[in-house]
Amino acid sequence: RLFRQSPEQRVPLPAPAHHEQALSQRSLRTMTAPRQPFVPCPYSLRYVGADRAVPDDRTLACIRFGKGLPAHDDPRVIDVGLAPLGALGAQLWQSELPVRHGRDDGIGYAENGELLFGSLRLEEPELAHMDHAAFRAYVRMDRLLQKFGYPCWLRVWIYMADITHGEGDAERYRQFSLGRHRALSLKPGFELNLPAATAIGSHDSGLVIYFIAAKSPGVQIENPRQVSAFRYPREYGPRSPSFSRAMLKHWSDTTHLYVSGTASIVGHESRHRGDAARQLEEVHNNLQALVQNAQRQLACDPSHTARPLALKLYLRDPGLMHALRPLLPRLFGADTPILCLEGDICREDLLLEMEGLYALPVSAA
Ligand code: 3EB
Repeated sequence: RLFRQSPEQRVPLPAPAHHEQALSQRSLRTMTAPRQPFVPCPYSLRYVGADRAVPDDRTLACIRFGKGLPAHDDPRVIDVGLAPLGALGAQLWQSELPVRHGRDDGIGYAENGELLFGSLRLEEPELAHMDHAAFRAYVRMDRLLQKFGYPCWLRVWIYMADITHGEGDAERYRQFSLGRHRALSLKPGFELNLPAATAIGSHDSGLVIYFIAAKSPGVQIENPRQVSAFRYPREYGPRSPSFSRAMLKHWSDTTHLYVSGTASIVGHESRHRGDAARQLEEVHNNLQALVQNAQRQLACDPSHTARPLALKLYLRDPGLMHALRPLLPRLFGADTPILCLEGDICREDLLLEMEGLYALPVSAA
């Protein structure tokens, strides 16, 4: 066997949400609280053009991609300095429930009783010691999660300038991984419940992190085609990157899979150096294997396929976009919304990376 079976794949899983159980909970809730509508999922997500990136009272987060964006002071508006490669330039997370939002210890937050969305920005002076900056950021974020009653990380996005700047272990990305590991490893057993993550380089300055957290934990999913990132060998840095390949989360009547940034990596090695089309195909293979692994762990009927709700493509060289664009509908489905962004991958030999959110069919069997 090329890949070791990782122990988290042997961890017993919580029982999948049972349709009948969900139904009886629904009627119970309706009886005891007739005015409370049944909430199938606490949010919806969509990509929009930059002109429609405006929050309203049901917005959890409004993520704007690009440079030179107009100023704002809404804690739910998150600016990421990656140039969009197409008409879509922003992402809206809309809540089905009333939203409370504000700022706490410099962290913008919004929550609706089921999901907490948070974001923070660090400026360059603090990033001179990237490991310390990452450590402090994770400690602050975790304090916020505890304080607001959402102790369970689901998904983290990290965007930093000059991600591959620095030689060897001094590289910014490796120093970030070091500080992140130091913070997350304060909890015993942390590698059995790591959030899914993306870490991408921008061409502006500073560091933006945004994240979602819940009241009860998700289920960590690894990829049988890839060595778990938290087990990467020493050659990739002094501490391994603390993220899971995906996080599975049961909401009231749907199950979502938050898929981490996924590159053309098999085992732990980069594949198809210099060939963007083949890297995209390898990413597709990795995503398929990961989603299938999640379905297997849920005991899903394999004839019911997972549905991608939203994908992102990060591309190092925007000039490659025209060659890749025709491949996207073929590989990922003509109706799948895909936001394409210019961004640096944290390994120099990789040209692209994809992430996504999938809805999984949960069988009642
Ligand atoms: C990889 O598979 C590619 O450090 O949080 C992807 C997703 C990558 C998340 C992170 C890094 C991270 O190793 C790089």
